[in-house]
Amino acid sequence: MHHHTLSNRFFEKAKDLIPGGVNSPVRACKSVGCDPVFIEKGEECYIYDADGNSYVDYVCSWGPMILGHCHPHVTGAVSEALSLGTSFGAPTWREVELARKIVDLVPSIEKVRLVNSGTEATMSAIRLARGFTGRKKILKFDGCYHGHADSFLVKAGSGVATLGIPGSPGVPEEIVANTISVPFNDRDVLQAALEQDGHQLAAVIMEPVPANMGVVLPEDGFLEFVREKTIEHGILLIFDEVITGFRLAPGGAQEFFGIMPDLTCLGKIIGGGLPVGAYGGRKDIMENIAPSGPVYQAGTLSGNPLATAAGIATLEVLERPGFYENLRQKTEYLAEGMVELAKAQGIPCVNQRIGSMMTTFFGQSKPVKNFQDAMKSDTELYGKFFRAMLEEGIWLAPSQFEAAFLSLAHNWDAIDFTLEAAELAFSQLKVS
Ligand code: HOZ
Repeated sequence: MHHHTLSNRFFEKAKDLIPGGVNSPVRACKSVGCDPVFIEKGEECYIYDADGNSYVDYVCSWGPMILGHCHPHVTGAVSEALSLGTSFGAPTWREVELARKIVDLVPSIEKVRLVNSGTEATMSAIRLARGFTGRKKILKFDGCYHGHADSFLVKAGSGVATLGIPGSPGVPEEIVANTISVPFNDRDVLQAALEQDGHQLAAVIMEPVPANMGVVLPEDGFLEFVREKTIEHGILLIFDEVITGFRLAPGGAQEFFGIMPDLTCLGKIIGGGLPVGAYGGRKDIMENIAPSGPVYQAGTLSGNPLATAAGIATLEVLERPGFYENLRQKTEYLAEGMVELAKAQGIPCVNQRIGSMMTTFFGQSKPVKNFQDAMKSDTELYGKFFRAMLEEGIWLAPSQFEAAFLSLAHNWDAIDFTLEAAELAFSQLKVS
């Protein structure tokens, strides 16, 4: 039986000082019926909590740690940068190097601006789309999450879905009146929305593979349909690849599916575990950003020396031959193993995966193709599974509506250990 004495003590103190005791709502373990553990350190695919318990980590900091924790190439690059100074608010060569890598790797990006988080990337991309087109409205998809800026908190996924928050107080109605949200994978509803409001839409923003309502795959032809229709209506297509960027392929989902958006938002992996975001795309659009153009966006710490060092080092490793195939094989083995074990115990669930990300939706028997489907999952059962896995030393996302990520550091032993834990966890779900 794991003890969480110190974690519990820290959490009690944290609750006095920090809202909900956490600095991002998704870290609270409310929806899975326990309190968060406090992490002391990470090493390869393992994290260790304050009480000395170890876990195989499938959260990977919600995506960035695609090389695992403390990869020597990354820690070496950050240490080197650290000794030279942590921030100047003036240009540094690494920013150019990271920008060059992004432009080389991501098919549709010709120019890129670095920011500090995915939220900054999406809110800036929307401002740019509005400035460029002279239109106000945007369209998103139910259950997609694009960070916490006002315009996106409409039928949003991730923590908003986990906590069951329908819309957020503090977001003016006038702002969300400009956001239309439609179901993912539904061409008819999208077509009707575009026929009605297409001429007023600055952008359609989407996670090409939604991963914030759990992993949901685009049906054959859906991304192509969105691309075609946005061109037809003069609307910019923004891919939010904060999760899928460098995760599905070096060039993200746009490389994986061969679709060219106008703008792309990035984050997570490009920071290699430090705070970085980016947005980029067609040169003629990006040229509208200040100081080249009039659309204003800025940041004291943008392009920070430590963050760019970590980002560059991370991208260097994932460009190595066989990187993505290795991740895919490990994910396939884990996912198929889990499905088989669940089946053997009669636990109803559906596993959806692509590349090195996956979600097991509990209480489902058919593919989950949109937010409405995802919300029918048995979150109680997921909570039980989460707690049983935690007890066995496996760290999963504390929510049904998130993805599990594998990293380069997840070795076969760790994955087999995970399957043994899952077998035990499933057997407990059966008896309770
Ligand atoms: N996209 C992340 C969860 N799916 C966000 C993490 C956070 O909100 O802290």
